[in-house]
Amino acid sequence: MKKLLSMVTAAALAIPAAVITPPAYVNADNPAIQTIYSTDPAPMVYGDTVYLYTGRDADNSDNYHMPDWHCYSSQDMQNWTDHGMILSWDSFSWGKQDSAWAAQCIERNGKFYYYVTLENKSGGGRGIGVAVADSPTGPFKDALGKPLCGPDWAYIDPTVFIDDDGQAWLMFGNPTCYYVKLKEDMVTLDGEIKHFDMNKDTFGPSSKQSSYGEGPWFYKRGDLYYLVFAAFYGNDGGESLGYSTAPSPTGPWTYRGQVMRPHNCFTNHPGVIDYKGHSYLFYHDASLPGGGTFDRSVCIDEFTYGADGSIPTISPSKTGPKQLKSVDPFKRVEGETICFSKGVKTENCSNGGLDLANIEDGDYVKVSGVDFGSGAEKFTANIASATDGGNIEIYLDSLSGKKIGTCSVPATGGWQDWKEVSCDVSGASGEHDLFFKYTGGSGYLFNVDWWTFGDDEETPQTTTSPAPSGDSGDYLLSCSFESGDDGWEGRAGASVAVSSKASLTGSKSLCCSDRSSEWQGATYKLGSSFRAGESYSFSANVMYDEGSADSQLFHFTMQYDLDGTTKYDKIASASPMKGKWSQLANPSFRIPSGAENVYIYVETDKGSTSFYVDDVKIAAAGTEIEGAVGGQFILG
Ligand code: FUB
Repeated sequence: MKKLLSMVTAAALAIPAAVITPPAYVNADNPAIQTIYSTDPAPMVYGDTVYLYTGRDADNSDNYHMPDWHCYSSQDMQNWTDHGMILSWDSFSWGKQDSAWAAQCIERNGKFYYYVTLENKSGGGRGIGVAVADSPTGPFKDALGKPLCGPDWAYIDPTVFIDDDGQAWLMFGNPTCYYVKLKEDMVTLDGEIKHFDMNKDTFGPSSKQSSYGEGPWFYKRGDLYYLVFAAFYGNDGGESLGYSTAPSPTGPWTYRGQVMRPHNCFTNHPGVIDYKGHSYLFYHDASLPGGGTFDRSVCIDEFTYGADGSIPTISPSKTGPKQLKSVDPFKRVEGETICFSKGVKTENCSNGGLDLANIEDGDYVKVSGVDFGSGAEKFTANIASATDGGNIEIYLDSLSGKKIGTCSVPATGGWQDWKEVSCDVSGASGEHDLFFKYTGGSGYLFNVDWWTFGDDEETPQTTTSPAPSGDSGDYLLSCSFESGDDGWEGRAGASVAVSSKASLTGSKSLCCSDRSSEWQGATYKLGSSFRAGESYSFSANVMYDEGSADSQLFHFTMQYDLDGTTKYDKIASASPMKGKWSQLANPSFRIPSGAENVYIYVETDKGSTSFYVDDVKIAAAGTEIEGAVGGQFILG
């Protein structure tokens, strides 16, 4: 039997956007994304980082016109780095134009599975599709060429979870919540699609079967399973959020209460995570200027569970969550790393990643919680301008706060013709919110790839072509792990932590643990100054001191995206003796032309032993970088 549009979806489509009036513009840190209208947040903690996956409402929409899905990442919960559009309705041969509704991504065995809602273009309703990638930021590809579930008008809003016993569960649906097991490959159903018993005791009171509407978010905390969902309780003008808990994934569910009251937008959609000891609710509202029921924006607020596992009723805040760690301005920061912005957009950058674009006179970007320590004296930015450029005015704490400098940006001949510009700054020390205000003539002024501060006249540390000078210290990258992880992360679920147990030089190194597969190692994303098509000298040092003394082959590998595929090339390999440091080095290794999203990482050819990494350095091609001796050395 042909299914009708569900009551909630029908109601959502019928409600005029004007019924709910968004609040006046405020300079706050919610909504978290300002460069697009973002929807249906799906956060994922992977390694040290929170990845935020969102849908997108087309500008000035009068309905749910949703062209694509986007990804952002943060390690501090205030500043989000934009990874751009990572998947679109037309990546699915069966998808109808602009029907890219809610989605969620999960990692399993080093691969990333993105479950999405799309309307089937040849009829029958919506369906759940699945796309797969080798990195959290894509590129994602339709894994099946057809819906995994559906088509069926009730099949929307997938949520996915892998239980402690390894069983993966997929749940979805409006206005009934369906569930099905997934096989280990994550793209095959394991059994029949069933649905929960929907009533007021299981999913809350309503004049309908239950208050459950759509947008389920399924997870486990301790021994308790949670389903947080978009809810209708009655004549309350829009969706609330509610939640139920259960002792098993299949129930029996007990309705526990309201998580958020209707706000300023007809729909809402939850995403819940724990990260670095804090709990966060992601949701969407209509609070960006020009926003409304069909131009929504993702927001984030922190909350605390009750001792009985209860979720409080959370009020949307203007400030968002507390920042977890400060930004180091002496490292390169991407232009598209933003706490709050006005007017600007992002676009693909020829140096890899994105850049900040569409900058006009009076636009600005706020970066929250920047720690200048004892002071900064120079500012450098990589910029491009096809017009006459303009100025970057730099303020502390607010747009009317202390002005610490103005950097003049010249014409460079093209929107992707990059040039470093520098200016002196004064009065920046300690921790501040940083405001970049862009000024100039009419039209678009310039683009920003990255920026950094220096602490003396010799800066910037962003020099892109150091002289090859052996161990003199002129490195493009030098990670000694003496004062932190230097931006390294666990790869594919492995953990990394600074360790004092072993070191090649200094007193610390990076320990990589929690490995169950050879490709789980320690990884670092190369910044945009490392140019595709150019060669560099690479060196890393490794040591293991546990497990069997059988020879272990270590690989220093480069991962990159090229022509829509993720590729892996060995830079160097070595077999150290147990307990002895060994160098993995290659004095001239070329980053392939066209490579994007370039990572370096250390892995082993087998086994799951923890290992240590120290003194990872990159210099100009031809530089001989000193390192440990030992092991059987194999160039990549
Ligand atoms: O964004 C389109 C739809 O609106 C989602 O799939 C629902 O959860 C609601 O947010």
